[in-house]
Amino acid sequence: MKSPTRRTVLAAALAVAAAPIAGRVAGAADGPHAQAPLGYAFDALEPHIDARTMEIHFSKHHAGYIRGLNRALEGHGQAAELPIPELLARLGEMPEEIRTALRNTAGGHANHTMFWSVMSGQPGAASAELSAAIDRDFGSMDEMKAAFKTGGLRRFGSGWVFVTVDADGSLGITSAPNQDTPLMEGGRVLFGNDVWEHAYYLNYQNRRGDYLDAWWNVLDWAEVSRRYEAAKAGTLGI
Ligand code: MN3
Repeated sequence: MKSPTRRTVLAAALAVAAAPIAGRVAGAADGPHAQAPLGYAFDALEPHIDARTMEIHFSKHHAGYIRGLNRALEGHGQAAELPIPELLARLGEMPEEIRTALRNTAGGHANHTMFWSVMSGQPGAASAELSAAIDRDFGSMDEMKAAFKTGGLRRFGSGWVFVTVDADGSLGITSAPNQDTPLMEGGRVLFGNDVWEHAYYLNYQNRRGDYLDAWWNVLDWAEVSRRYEAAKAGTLGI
C-alpha cells in the first residue's frame, strides 16, 4: 500500500510543479479556486487515519467541493475574486441563486484545507503561549480535549467540531452542521475535526468517539501553534 500512495502524492506534486499557476493540482480546478497538494503521503497518518480514507477524502470529497465551487462561481466575477474567508463572511451578500451552493462548497473547501494543514505524522507539542491559553480558557489540555470530544459526539449527522480563536487570543469550542464554519460569522478556526462518516467510517464504523480520541495522535501542534500566532497577528486566513 505504501509505494502506490507515495507515487500518487509524488505525481500530484510533479503536476503542481508543471502547472502554470503555483499551487494548482492538474485536473482539480478549472476556475479561481484550486486544491493545494497534500503536504504528506496518504499513509502518513496511519494507523489513526488509514491511507484509503485519506485518498478518497482528499481526492474525491475535497476535490469535489472545489469543482462545485468553481462551477457555482461561473458568470459571477465579483464573487469569484473574493478570498474564501471573505466570501464566507459575506455569504448573505452573494447572489441568491448560488448562495446555498457557495455555503456548501466554499465551506467544504475551507474546512478541508484547514483540516489537511493541521494534521501530520509528527504531532509535536503546543507552544508555551498556546498551552497557557488552553489552560486559561479550558482549565487544562485534558479538559479542552474532553469538551472537543463532547462537541464532536453531540453534532448530530454530518458536520465539524472546532476550536475557535479570537483576535485577542481567546479560545472556544463550537460545532457546525454540514460544511458550515465559524468563518461564516467572521470568526477564525484554530483547528477542527471532520465528523462526517466519510472521515472515519472505514476504520471506525459507527465509533465516532474512538476516532475523536485517536485524532489527537495526528494533530500537528507545531502547525496549530503557528495558526495561533497568525490569528493574534490578524493574518490567519482559512
Ligand atoms: Mn470531509
